[in-house]
Amino acid sequence: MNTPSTLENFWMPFTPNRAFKAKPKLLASAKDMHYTDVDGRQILDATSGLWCVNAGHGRAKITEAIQKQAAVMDFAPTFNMAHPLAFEFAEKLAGILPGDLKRVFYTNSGSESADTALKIALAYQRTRGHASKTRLIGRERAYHGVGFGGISVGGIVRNRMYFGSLLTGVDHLPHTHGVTGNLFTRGIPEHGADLADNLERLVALHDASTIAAVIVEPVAGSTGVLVPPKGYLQRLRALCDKHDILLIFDEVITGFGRLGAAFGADYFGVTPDILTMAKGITNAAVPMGAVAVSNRIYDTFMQTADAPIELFHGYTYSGHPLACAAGIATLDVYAGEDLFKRANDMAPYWQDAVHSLRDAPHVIDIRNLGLIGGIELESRPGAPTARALEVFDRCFDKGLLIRVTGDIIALSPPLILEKAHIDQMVETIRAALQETA
Ligand code: PXG
Ligand code: PLP
Repeated sequence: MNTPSTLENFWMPFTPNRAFKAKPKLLASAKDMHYTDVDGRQILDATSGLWCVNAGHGRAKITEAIQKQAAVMDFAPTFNMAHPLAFEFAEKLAGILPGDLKRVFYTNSGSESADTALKIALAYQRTRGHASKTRLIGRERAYHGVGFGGISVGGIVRNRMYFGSLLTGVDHLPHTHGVTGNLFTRGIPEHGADLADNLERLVALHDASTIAAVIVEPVAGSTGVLVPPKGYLQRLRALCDKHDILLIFDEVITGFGRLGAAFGADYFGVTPDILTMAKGITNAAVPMGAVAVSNRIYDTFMQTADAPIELFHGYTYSGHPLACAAGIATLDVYAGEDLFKRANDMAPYWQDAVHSLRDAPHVIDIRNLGLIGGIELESRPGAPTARALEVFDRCFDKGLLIRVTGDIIALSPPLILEKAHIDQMVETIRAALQETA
């Protein structure tokens, strides 16, 4: 197969480059639930790529839509002109978005979506005459991508500490992990809704007149599957309403069926004012992200902006034709196969399977929701992450792709998976754990 002549020139993202280049893992093709590597080995995908290929790999409808669009029109600007697909896709998204989140701003990634959402929140407060509301509230152990806005409200120390002083005027809520009584919870944990009340403390400290928005992931994915305690998001919503603060849900992972509903907002019955998307929006076939805002926010800009351009923001590739074509085809696949419901139907089997690893070696906690699973391992003394990385390598050698973050295994399979795939995932992970010291 096609192996590159050198690995030296590509500086790989979020990767120990030196270790990878010593023992590379190279994927060559993908179809449905499987990758094939350059040696022709089949690898079952328990991570939907990186939480993004929700409908499974190589879906013909999506491929054909991209091919067709590439041949018709490669690119069209969306600054001062546009193309029909951008409007068609926005209308389709509005059709599945919750509440009155019906206005869609396009980006190219989750990171751009997070930064766009924060900028819209700030500009909205100023536009409606609350210019002192400039503070942004994030949360510990949050991931909102790698832009300066996203890392400022994010809560991962290594993603922040190398990059200077970040945005000013940012504060953080505590994360919701590790509350007594929540270990090995199936689904939504019982304890910890009161952690949302820390927003009251931040309001008492800074005053609501200085706070623009709170941003949270409905379920924190990248930092190890942190499921919000029962009632937590409802309480956060109520406090934001009470203090006239915008609530932003970062649904880059929880969107498009991951929890067995279109969005986390639907699953939890809590509607934010702004909602970010990426990943599953195009089944990852073309990079794309988007930010949905409430009609109220959009109308405020349209009615009271102080310049003809209502929002001074946008990307060259906002609403790229290939991405819009892929997105429309992706929503058709989700709807045509009822994949969000399928995920919901499979979730109980998934939950039982993931929790069956409770007695496997090194396992100290297991968490799940929808088609997400988190298996936390005890760290090796003095060598955090080493054990999980070995399990990752062993699984890969056994033909299973998992994701590890710290010493936590994070699983997020395509929504098309069958019970036999779930069984294979769990048995492979069990064997890898048994072989790992
Ligand atoms: N917000 C959230 C909630 C995310 O999970 C982003 C923003 C950034 O998206 P982009 O498209 O800029 O990467 C993400 C991305 C992992 C993993 O293994 C998670 C993400 C990306 C890469 C790896 O947990 N989430
Ligand atoms: N840098 C330069 C010099 C540019 O001209 C542009 C866009 O015109 C950008 C960055 C931003 O690129 P993008 O719109 O793809 O985010």
